[in-house]
Amino acid sequence: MNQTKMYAYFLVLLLTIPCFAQNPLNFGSKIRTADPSAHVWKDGKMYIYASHDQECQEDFWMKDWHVFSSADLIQWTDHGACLSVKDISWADNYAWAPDCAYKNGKYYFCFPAGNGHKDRVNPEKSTKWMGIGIAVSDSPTGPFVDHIGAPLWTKPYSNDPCLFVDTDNKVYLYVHGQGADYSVIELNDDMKSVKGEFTKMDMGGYEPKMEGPWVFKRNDKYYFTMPENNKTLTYYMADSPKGPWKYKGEIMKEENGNNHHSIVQFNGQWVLFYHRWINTGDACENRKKQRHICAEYVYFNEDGTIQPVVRTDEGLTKKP
Ligand code: FUB
Repeated sequence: MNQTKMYAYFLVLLLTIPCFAQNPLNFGSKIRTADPSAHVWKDGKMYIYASHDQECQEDFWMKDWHVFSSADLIQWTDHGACLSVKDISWADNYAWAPDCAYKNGKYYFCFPAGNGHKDRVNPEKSTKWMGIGIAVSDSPTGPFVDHIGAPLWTKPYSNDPCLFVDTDNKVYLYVHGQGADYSVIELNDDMKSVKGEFTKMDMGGYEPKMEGPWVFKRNDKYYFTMPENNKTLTYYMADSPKGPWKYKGEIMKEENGNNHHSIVQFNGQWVLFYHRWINTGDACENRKKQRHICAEYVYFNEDGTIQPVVRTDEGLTKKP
């Protein structure tokens, strides 16, 4: 190859790489996104309910949530903010990891939010509080309206809700909360109240510090997955949504900051959505890396266990 041809070759390569580099997902808007909870609804499209990091945010002060949808997992539409803390009477901050469920013709957006300040120097002076709310809409993209006008409960302090609707239409809520980790509570059919108290689940003797639970069902087996110590994605399996659970190991190793994820089936293929702290070159002075949502395919072994997933740049453009 002569020199001119070689330059031309590298130029074409340079111009085409961004088209194939799928991670982070291209939502068509420049916003920073985290905490993806993905669902495929009745129109067959994938919907991601995500947290929205403010530009150069510190201490996770976050004000609204966004919904993105896609028919092919490559081209995404940003439907904008589906709910904002300014529309919630009982919270003014901490629009953290949300989830969404479909039941009896309505979409229910489950969100953590709160108020107050976290004092990292003198923790005893912290006034920060967080609770879980439910908002409702006829559309998967919202806008959602606070269904209760209050949090589902005020104690325990909780965030990172995961709503799991079982095949019998029962709705289970898992949260990360003070004294409530590895617990589950059922929602009533009105989707605005809970049945009884939290049930602490049997995790088979393994209970590391948890965050962001995500529960799904595959071939009649239930999977409880989470970022262990808020970074390493690990999972448990059970025959019931309330356990007893058996620890099965790691899905994705930790990188450099918190991770948060969801696992969902799309056209027969399982997909992991997660966020990654990436230096996109336009990051802030105070924080070189910002959070961005990424995705990878997930593969199961014959016995239902999950094969470890590696972070890639290609993401979902690399066909399974
Ligand atoms: O995005 C704010 C918080 O960071 C989430 O609720 C946690 O899961 C972690 O990702």
